[in-house]
Amino acid sequence: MTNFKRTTVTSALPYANGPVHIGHLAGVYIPADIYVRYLRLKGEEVLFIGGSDEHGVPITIKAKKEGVTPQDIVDRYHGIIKKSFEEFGITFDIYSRTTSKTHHQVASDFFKKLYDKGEFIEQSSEQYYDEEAKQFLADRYITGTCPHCKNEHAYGDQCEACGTSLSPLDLIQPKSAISGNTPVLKETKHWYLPLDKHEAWLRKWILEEHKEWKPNVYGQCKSWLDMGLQPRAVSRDLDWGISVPVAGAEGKVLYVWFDAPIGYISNTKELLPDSWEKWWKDPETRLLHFIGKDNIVFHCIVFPAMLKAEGSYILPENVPANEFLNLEGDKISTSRNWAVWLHEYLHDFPGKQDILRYVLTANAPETKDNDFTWKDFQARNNNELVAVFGNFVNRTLVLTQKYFEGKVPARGELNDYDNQTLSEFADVKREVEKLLDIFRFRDAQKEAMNLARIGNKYLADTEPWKLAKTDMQRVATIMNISLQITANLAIAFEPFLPFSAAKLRGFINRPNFNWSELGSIDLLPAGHQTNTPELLFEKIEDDVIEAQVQKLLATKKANDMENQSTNPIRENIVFDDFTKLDIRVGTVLTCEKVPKADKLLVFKIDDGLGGRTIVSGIAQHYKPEDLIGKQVCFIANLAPRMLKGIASQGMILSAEDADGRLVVVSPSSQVKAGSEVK
Ligand code: B3M
Ligand code: ZN
Repeated sequence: MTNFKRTTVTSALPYANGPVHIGHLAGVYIPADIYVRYLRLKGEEVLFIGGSDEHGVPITIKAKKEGVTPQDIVDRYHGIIKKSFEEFGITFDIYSRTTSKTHHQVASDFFKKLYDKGEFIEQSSEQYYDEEAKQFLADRYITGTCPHCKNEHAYGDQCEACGTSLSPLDLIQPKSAISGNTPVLKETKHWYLPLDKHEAWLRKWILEEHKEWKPNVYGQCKSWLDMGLQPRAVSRDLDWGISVPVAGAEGKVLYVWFDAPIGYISNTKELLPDSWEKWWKDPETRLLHFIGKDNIVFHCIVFPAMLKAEGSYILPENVPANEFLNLEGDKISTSRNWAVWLHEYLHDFPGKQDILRYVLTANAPETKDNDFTWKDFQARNNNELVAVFGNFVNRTLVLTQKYFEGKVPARGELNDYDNQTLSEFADVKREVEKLLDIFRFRDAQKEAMNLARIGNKYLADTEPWKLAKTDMQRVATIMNISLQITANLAIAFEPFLPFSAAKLRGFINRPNFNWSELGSIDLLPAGHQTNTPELLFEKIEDDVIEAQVQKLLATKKANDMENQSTNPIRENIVFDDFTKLDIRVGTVLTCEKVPKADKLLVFKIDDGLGGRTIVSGIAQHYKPEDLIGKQVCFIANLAPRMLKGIASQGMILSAEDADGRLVVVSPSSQVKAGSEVK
């Protein structure tokens, strides 16, 4: 293994088309921040790069919907996201954005270099074009009927009703989302990165030389490589992004997944214009990408191929990607508002960043998808942070105030129990390090918590408050040991709970520590003055949790109502099934309420064949007189049924409107009574 001199840590650049939620924090930013804090505490040279991803089609769609520019959208969300990260103590060395001037230059130069080296292939293909809007349509800008489930609102890349991945050419009756017109196919030229040509070295580099990558990451790479790599387009026909810097590429921009990872490099350059290269080009630099599982292929295959093609860059040493965090059993979803948004959390729990950091690490989706629940959040706070960590620290510091005026007492001779306790945490440093070094943050935090458990048990077992009347020498020893454990907690928790660790350092009056001091029992010399403590953590009551649960239930209810109005499409039928239905248009001749039935109306319908009677359950939605003379559609060959003593000869068709009212289906202009609906 190479001995690295420094580490460049990147964390995925979130799309600036919405705020960030607990899934982002748990999957990417907290683990990255823990790791970076740990390296800094060890005195290592490390750089932590973040930023917003501000290009791509979803941003342009959101802008169109709101009638603002894409720049307005990214300005708004970049600000919100950056603030959330600051508030949660994510200590980026720089948090910039891909609309920056530096990034446009760096990404453009990167493309140009690959272009000049002949690393791309050029290929023309037919793509949908909107003649009215005069532009090619990104996959998301084309809607149409899904060939699999017949959902009429499928997108050019995916049908959200049945989940099938689509290509725009699969859609039946495609429509442009911009003008609503039917798009035409038109030839367009794009540049492709021939990943197939990179496959051999990628196989060797990942599958043989990086067997230590997390199994979820390694496994995903292996299945991509085993399927065989294809050339990937690195440009798009779009008016938002970085222009393709070659002649004849008017109206074309770099594909967002081409420019976004280069953003890591641009942001480094923006921060360190003169010394950025050593963080990206020196083989003694270790490059790490923290990401979520949906970004694995881009960071393990596509970006490395780009870096290799460029020729002067190092490749990532590891990509510790996480799986997904769910919320109360359901996938987190921005469009369904099924999320705990960071800015909302801070509004409801001001100053309680560390509780969320703690819970999200304790439940981190490191090896499989995991679930966040408010009950668990409460339990971990009350039973672990308050009852173990906070309780131990508070008792230690309060007793020190009480018996020794806050001064660290000298310890006397240690008994067996003292020695046993000390030996239990002697190797906490090694244990935590071992886990952090392989990105197992949950277990590392558990080890740190263990230290608090050891302390808590020590105090409970030795009961210094009882000995105070008889043996102050013994009390001094117990408090000295407890204070040393407290100081150790301030070090061990610094990467995980930075706000609480800082508070704790304030209580024990030590402005800073170095990681190498962890495990020592001489952190606070006898006579050292400590401060009067406050509570480190506070209990969270049931009603507070209940309010959060209710908030989610309200979201769920709203979503369910929306879903009800668009039921999933039923099973396919063949054409012959359809022709069995005889649907006709008729004119309402008379319409009256059915006595003693508050839902029913009885109709006389001119059906072009001498007339018929139909009973329909829409009395709550119409005044009978309003329907007279109207044309309606009805099923003419439904077997007659007796309703309240009246023989109903058919069924009138209606649909539900947004308020749940039934509206009769009527032809858009007058037709002959008895016309067939086909
Ligand atoms: N913006 C996708 C995402 O937020 C993308 C990551 C870019 S990292 C270079 O999941
Ligand atoms: Zn479908």
